[in-house]
Amino acid sequence: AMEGYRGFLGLLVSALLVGFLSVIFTLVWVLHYREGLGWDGTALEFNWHPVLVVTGFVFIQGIAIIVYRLPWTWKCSKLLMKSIHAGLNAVAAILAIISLVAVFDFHNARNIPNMYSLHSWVGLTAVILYILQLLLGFFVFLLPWAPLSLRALLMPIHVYSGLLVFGTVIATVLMGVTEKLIFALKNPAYSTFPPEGVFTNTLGLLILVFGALIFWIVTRPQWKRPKEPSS
Ligand code: ASC
Repeated sequence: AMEGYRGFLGLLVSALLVGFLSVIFTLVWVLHYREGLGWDGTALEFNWHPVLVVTGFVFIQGIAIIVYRLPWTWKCSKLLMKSIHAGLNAVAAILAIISLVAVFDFHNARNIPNMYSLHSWVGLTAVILYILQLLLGFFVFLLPWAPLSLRALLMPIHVYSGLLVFGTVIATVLMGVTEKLIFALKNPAYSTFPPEGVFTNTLGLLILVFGALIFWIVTRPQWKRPKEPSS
């Protein structure tokens, strides 16, 4: 049991480090390589999009997925842990929505068309599914009214949908990063390995590794929270 715990802690610390580094890399990208941050209809406003997505939709969502796995919380009430899981996911949803407002606002201010790219189709789908998942979780699993039979029926779907959306978000981020680098890196071009291209490719890899670590942690049966009788 002690060894399993060590293995868990090692992977948890790795995931937290890689996730935190992803957020830092995103900030360095927009503040150092790009124009910085602002809310004025220019590229500064667009730049909130990657910052809020990586912070909320990737990092915070990733943590929300594994909160039930933290062994020192197994003595906490299930309701408290559900509230933390729901609360983190709600924060992530709000940041994701603000990140979309930043893009649409920037596009409209600059007469750039909306919703033509695969990144935008898959990304908007992920945000809509995430909000539906949040509402489903809130009404079925957090509020006390739903019968156990309905919870048992929907739990596998909730787990599957949550991981599907998390994976889809990461795929969407990789498409968005690629798209932005191809748009933005003209002189010198992306194809000539400029520092911003190499740095931001590295950010994409960090996000992929973060997703891989979260996916591993959450799919180890031995690290699941012990189930209370009839819950
Ligand atoms: C819940 C909860 C669980 C599941 C279970 C259905 O609300 O806390 O562990 O649903 O009751 O499988």
